[in-house]
Amino acid sequence: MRRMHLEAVLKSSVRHAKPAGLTLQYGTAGFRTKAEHLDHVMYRMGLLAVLRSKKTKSVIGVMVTASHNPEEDNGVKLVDPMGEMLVQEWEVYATNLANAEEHELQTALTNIIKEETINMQDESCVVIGRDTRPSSENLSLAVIDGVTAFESRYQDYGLVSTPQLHYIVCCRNTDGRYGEPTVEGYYQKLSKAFNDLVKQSPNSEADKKSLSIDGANGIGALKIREMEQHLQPLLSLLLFNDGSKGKLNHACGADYVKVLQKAPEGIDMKPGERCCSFDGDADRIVYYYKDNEHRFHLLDGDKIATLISTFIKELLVKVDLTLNMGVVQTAYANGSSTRYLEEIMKVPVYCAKTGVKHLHHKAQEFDIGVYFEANGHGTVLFSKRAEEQIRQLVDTGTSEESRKAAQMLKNVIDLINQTVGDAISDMLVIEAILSLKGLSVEKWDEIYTDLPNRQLKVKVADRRVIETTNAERRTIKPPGLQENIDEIVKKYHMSRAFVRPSGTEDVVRVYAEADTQENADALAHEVCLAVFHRAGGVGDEPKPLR
Ligand code: 16G
Ligand code: ZN
Repeated sequence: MRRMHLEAVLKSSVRHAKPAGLTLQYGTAGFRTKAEHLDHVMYRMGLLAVLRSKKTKSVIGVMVTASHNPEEDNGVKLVDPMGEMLVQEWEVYATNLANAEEHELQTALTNIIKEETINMQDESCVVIGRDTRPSSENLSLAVIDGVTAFESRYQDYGLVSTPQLHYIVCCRNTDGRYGEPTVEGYYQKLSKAFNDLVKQSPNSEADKKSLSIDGANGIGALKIREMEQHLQPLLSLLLFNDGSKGKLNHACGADYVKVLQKAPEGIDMKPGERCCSFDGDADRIVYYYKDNEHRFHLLDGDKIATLISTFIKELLVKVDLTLNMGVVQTAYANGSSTRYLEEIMKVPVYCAKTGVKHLHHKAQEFDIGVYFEANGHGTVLFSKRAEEQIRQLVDTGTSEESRKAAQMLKNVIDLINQTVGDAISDMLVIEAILSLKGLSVEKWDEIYTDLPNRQLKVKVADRRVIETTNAERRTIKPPGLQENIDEIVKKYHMSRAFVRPSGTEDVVRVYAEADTQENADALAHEVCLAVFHRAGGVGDEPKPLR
């Protein structure tokens, strides 16, 4: 490292000093904790982004957000050149850098530079985005301080959704082939693809019911307001929890709706009307509705994956292309969805570990890889080969029908955010499919019936005592736990359960499904007890749900 650089870095670091002794881990999706503990992490992630940019000779993104966490939290994720999450090999650099005491900072940096043979004379550029949390602006300024301490170029995109920043990074590194690297460019690209798709719908006049959106009082609400005008008159939106009064993610948002399996506060639901919730940084979406008896029905990531993969598969038959398609889920996928996809749809299904990077990675193995977590994070990846073949068929398809189907696939490619799951983009894909197929939300829901399920958490002294295998579906440590779970599961019908240490919270998560809600609840509770006793539970023993 050049002396000049080093002096500037150390000098600025004083303004972002690390509280001695504090250690944090680069978790499933970056650092995440109380906002007041993050200033030094932000500064250092600014530094790391510059190093990553020099190393990859590409623009790197830094997003300040804690997604669905409470408003008081914050976090940071790095975005790699093609818009993917930071490669896993660099997560350890991130952790080391974040945890180096002030006097160790220089060594921590020099180590990365040596290890990766980074030429500090190389150009670099970092793009920065942030969510609507009160702490985000200052934290993003800390990132910028880090970036400028290394005398790097940067561009601050201000308030953007996480997927918008991923999109921008990808555009910047592909000479605009993916789109214009601006938020406006994002709206243009998506709305054009959406409008082109929906215009082909025989039903565009039929279902004029509007879509109600719960914006989780976050960035998604802001961005939907900006985008709305581009979508009229084909889609009319009613926005709730737009941030004007409620608190971010408080009793609303995709995570709340999915985990509690109930409607968010602050939304006006009429029977049969489509509703959806974004999470705090708009990279997740779930749908739901109330039936005539006012019963709540959730359409989660699994239902979304099924809808999208069915639609794509039908189009592939029409264009007569032999592209392989696979669906990637996690252990949380409802058993009914997996069965439906495999047995009825005849689509190969794979299970990956929780966390977008694991699903994304697996999905890249297919010509068309659909991945969704049950919690509503997901997208579709098209290989280069698939994209080329589809684009070609738009003109050269042998029949009117195949050219039309190719055109629709092309629109889907443009509409879906292939860099990462994106609530806005996914919402538009879903709305387009429902319109093209003339499907009501109830009919979509009827594709298969979810097995009743329950998610709970258990506090233990050290969640690292639990180790899992087989994409988190079984535990190998502590001894005896898995055998215990197996015995409990056997007592229930159509049952399945697994436990895993959370990657974002200091708890062990428990998932259970069974033939009835009562049984799913009882099974989840029994498994919680097993975890509590075998993995060092703290506090009171878990209580039954009812
Ligand atoms: C993060 C992940 C999400 C995952 C969740 C699991 C990304 C962008 N986000 O939010 O995919 O489902 O963590 O949380 O990767 P948990 O480990 O606390 O259950
Ligand atoms: Zn999120």
